[in-house]
Amino acid sequence: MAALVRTMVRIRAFENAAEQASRGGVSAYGKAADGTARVRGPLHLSTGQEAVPAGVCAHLATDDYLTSTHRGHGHTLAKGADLTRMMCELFGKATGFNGGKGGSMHIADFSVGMLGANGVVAAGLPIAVGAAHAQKLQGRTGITVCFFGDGAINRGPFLEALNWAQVYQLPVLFVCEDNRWSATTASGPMISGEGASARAESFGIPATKVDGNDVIAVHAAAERLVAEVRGGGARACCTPSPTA
Ligand SMILES: Cc1ncc(C[n+]2csc(CCOP(=O)(O)OP(=O)(O)O)c2C)c(N)n1
Repeated sequence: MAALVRTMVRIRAFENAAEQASRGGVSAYGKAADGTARVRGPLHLSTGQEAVPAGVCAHLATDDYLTSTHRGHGHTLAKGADLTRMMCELFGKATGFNGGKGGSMHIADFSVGMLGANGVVAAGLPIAVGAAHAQKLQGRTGITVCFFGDGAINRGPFLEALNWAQVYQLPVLFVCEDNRWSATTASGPMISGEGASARAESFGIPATKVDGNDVIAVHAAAERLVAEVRGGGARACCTPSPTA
């Protein structure tokens, strides 16, 4: 439990500091008019969603892969990426993960299996499936975890990725962080049917729903799901946050 709380606090502290540093607006050039440093480019925080990456990533090893979203700081830190290099990336510094060229939405740290945040909604899904296919073909022990938002499930790559993962029985865990919003648009009126879990099940992928605000419940569900994925075959997990 202490380790989960530590991860959540670490994520919140990082994002609070990044938000503080971007006060007055993010800057295209990394500096405000008065010359002070600024976060460079867009900054999407995951405040309130820390329980999901903390609970899921607690079960992952370095050789497991992870793909993320435009809201990827929590996933990246929970996977073990270096906090200082992440902050350097936000400030556009050469010492950042991408030499300061990528910024918040393109942070990647291959050394811990973090294959990248992604500014394109649903783009992480096919990348995760490709990574999981490589793991299977090469007979590696690692699995891939794919985080995405509920807004991603109306995009084509979501359907293509789940289909491919099930057809080839790939070691991938799809985790839908359902905060009930697609950024600024309420997701509910835009989603037909029963949502992420039902769509996964329609492909034959077993799906689990767990309260995304309850880190202990997420941790317990993920422990089982990760073990099942290691045993072979895809799984899906939807983490609705009732109070989002
Ligand atoms: C392909 C694509 N279309 C539109 C956008 C603009 N956009 C940015 S965030 C977002 C909503 C994402 O919703 P969700 O995945 O649920 O994540 P949330 O922001 O709610 O955490 C959209 C449509 C985009 N980045 N990529």
